Parts: sequence; C-alpha cells; structure tokens
Amino acid sequence: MISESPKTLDNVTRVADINPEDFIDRFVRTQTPVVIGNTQAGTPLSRITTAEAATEAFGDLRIQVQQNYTSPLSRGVAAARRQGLSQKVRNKIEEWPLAEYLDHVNKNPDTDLLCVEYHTPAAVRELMKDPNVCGVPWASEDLVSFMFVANQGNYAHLHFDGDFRNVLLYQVFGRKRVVMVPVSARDKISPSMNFSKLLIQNMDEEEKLDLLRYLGAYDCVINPGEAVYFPPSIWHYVEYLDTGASINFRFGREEFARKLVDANRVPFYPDLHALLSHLATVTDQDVRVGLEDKIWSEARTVLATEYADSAERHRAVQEMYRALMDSTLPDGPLSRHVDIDCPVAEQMAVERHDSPSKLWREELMLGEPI
Ligand SMILES: O=C(O)CCC(=O)C(=O)O
Ligand SMILES: [Fe+2]
Repeated sequence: MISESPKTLDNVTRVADINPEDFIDRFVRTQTPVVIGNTQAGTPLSRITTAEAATEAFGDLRIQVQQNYTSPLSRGVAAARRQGLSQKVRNKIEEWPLAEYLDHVNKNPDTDLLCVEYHTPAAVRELMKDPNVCGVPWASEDLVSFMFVANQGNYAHLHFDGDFRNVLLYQVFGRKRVVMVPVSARDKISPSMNFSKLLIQNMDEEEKLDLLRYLGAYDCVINPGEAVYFPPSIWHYVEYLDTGASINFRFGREEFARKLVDANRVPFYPDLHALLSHLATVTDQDVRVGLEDKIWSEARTVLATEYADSAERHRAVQEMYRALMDSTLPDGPLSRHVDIDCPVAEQMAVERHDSPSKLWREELMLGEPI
C-alpha cells in the first residue's frame, strides 16, 4: 500500500553525487544535512527497491523484532500509557525471518513491532558497499552499520543518538519522512536525556509543519536508493510513509569524542552532546586542545567518583555537563527552561545506569565506561 506523500518543508539540499572532500567541506564541517542520490551505485542492493524484491533476495534473513519503545506515548489505552516510555534495556526482542515480519505487517497493518538498530547482517553487507563519503580521515575507529525495518505508519520518536557519530541513512525500499532539529534548538524541544517530550507523531499534518518551522527543522522525504546525512547528535524524528527498510552507516569518530562519550555509562546528556557539537566548530587547534583538556579533566573526575546511588550520580553528572556548557559556549549559558531538573530524565538515567544489560553498548560499539 502506497500512501500519499505528506507536505513537508522539503528544505534539505539534494545532490545526485558528491565526492568525499566536498561532502566534508560543505556538509560535515558545517553540520548540515544533505540527501545524496547514488551512494550504492552499481551494487546489487541498489537494485532491491521493493519489499517483494527484498523478500526474494533475503526473505529468510533473521531480523530482530521488538515493540517500538515509544509507542505507549501514542496509544490511547490506559495500560499502555501507564507503561510509559520503555527503553531498549528492557524490551523483549525476538528474531524473525524478514519474510515473516513482512507477512505479519500485511496481516496486522497497525502493528507496533519493528526492527530497529539491528547490526546489518553479513548477507546484506555482501550486497552493498560502505559509501565512500563515510570514510572520514579523522576516524579513530571502524564504521558501524545497522538495519531498520518497519511498517507504514510506524515512526522513530524525536531523539538524538548517544554515540556522537556522523550517520548516513540509506533507504532500501519504501519512503521515509526524515525530520532533523539542530542541536541549537534544544531549548525549544524539552529534552529528557536524548528523547524530546514533544510528540510529533500525535500531531496533524498542519501542526507538524507549524512546529517544524518554529524549530528551524530540516524536513524531507527519502526514496529508495537515496541516503540522508545526519550530523552527530542532531535531533531526529522519522516516519515510515510506506513499509520500508533502511541501513545506516555510523562513521568512525575522532579520538576525543570517542574517549569522552565512551567514558559515560549513560552517554545521553544533551549538554554533553552540545559541548561536542560546539567543539567540532572550533578551528583554532590550541583553543580546541585547551577545551578538550578542561572538559576531560572534569568529566574524568566526576565519572570516577563513587555516589550514594545512581540518582545522585545522575545529578552530579548532569550538573558537570551543564556547568561546562555555561563556561564554554561563547554566548554563555542557554536559556533556563532548557534544562530544568527533569524527573523523567532522572528516571531514564537511573534505569540505564542500573541495567545489567550491556547489549546496547556492545551494539553501538562503545568502549568501556569509567
Ligand atoms: O529510520 C529509523 O527508523 C530511525 C533512524 C535512526 O534513528 C538512526 O539512524 O539513528
Ligand atoms: Fe537515531
């Protein structure tokens, strides 16, 4: 079933092709999204552009299926709402063949089951290439790739990714609406750690457009064969306009971002990411190294401290990143409603900190925390 394309702001630059040097200069250095047309040109994957073709090529491939972990926020029933925002650390995960998932979707078009952030299986990697734009010269680690599959109507709630990697999201089949909100607009989106409290998925189409204009958001549709570039930590919200599959490529990070992010057991503090985004714009090498030294010495001390419990730890870590932001950003502190103490954030941080699950860290290839 193909839906009408919604009206979008359609304000993301599109290029048919780009060489890595231009891509870095025009988009990575300026932290600007772009849609690129031919990153898989010539590969077998580029010819798989429908659900039918994917079923034929790799229908027996097993994918991880789980509930959309933010769907309780958009379902009316009280039991779902009481469940609140579930996190990946406690979701039940099953493995199904892709063909079985697509069949489930046909029979249950409103299902909230999806495949999210699943390491791209070798059988799919063999049909594709790592796009040359993903090989940035400063990378201090390997690229990571994940697969996403979901039904029409499913979505990814407005969030940013905790790993601070640049990301290229390639669309295999189906269309997606991709919305990105710059890190600098976070005082308008009410963050709880890396989730926004705004529920774009519950708005009607005109309300979405009004909100996205207010936020200064980027908004576009990507079609099969296209890829969209997400700068590190940009807030993003994704809608599945059709049942679809995508594969993302998460670039290797430069040394400092990798060291600082990975040192955090819970690397989802908006101020941590705003700091790193700011650092990426500092071109004077001495200034940059000075800032890195200051940030690292404070972070290492606070992260290595023993606290009475993980709520107290959360408050100390949050305060450390806030204070670093206040003293680092050229404009001084951000407006106050950005980061008032938030009980939802605290609960998320505590749950992440206390969870014995390390799977999500391993999947994101994060190093050992302090
Ligand atoms: O496409 C999706 O479902 C979400 C993509 C996303 O959040 C990501 O690539 O980080
Ligand atoms: Fe994401």
